[in-house]
Amino acid sequence: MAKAKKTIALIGAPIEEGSGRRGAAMGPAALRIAGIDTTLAELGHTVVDEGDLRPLPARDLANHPRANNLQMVAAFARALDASVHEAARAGRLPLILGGDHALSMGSVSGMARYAAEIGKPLFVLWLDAHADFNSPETSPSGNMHGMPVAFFCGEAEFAPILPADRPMVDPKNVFQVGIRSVDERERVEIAEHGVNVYDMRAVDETGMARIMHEIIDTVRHADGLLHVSFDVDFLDPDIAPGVGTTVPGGGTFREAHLIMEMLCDSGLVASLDLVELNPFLDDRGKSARILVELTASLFGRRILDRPTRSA
Ligand code: 5AB
Ligand code: MN
Ligand code: MN
Ligand code: MN
Repeated sequence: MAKAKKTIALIGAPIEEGSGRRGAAMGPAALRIAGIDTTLAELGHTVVDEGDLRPLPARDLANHPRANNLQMVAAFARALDASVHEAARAGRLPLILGGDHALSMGSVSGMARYAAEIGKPLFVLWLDAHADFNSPETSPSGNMHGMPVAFFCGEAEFAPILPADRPMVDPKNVFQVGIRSVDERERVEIAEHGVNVYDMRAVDETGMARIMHEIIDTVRHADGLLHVSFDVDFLDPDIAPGVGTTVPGGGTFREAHLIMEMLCDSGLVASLDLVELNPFLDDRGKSARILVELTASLFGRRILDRPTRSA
């Protein structure tokens, strides 16, 4: 089924301060070099490249011993909250070129504000090896790329990165797929808060097609907006080595490809993060290219046309 052509806003977020190492700040450049803009344009979409955000550190916040580089993480969260919200309101689909996963504090918050304004629930599909449900109190590393889900669900104490009265995401509207590395405290938190987790065992036992039907049906029946957050480490490190936190036993290209095609058919995706790409660790652009391929599938590239199947 041919899907409507969209106007897509590329928003570069060269943040690496949320992770424990350097390199993810080169992510937006690598995604552009791999042809993200021309690929989407060739599919018939209008692509508006907004360039890279370059916020100054948020000096109003005190440094926090258990939230590394809080000032820079907060700066990107604020900048993204504003630019993602503005793009969505203007009818442009925000596509965030990361950058480490701390940026999703801002992108998801911006979408949550937009969803609240138009009276729809926001759902989040979190494709990741990790649950990213730590807080400064629970994190074993202090790295804020492991904290965005707890942040936008409003389920943990954070410094005033964004206003405390901002719209939050209901943890029951968060679907995590591909999870295979969860910290002890995260294990308790995600269960307590009712996050929907399809870990790797669930993927193996149930199969990706059924999992995606379930998620898509839930969003459709709620008439919701869906934000997709794609962490490169969702994929197996053999096919996507360009990431700082590799975990073996990851998603295959075919599983990721199926996810993207089913999401495309659903027509429900309102915004997308591509995060954690570390070109310094990549193998001749391999991971950047895979991300562009998968994004193309999400936005309408297909092998053959087929009627959309319902669950
Ligand atoms: B990523 C860990 N749970 O909090 C932590 O790559 C890893 O955005 C976080 O998913 C990985 O430091 C963050 C051990
Ligand atoms: Mn992540
Ligand atoms: Mn991860
Ligand atoms: Mn809690």
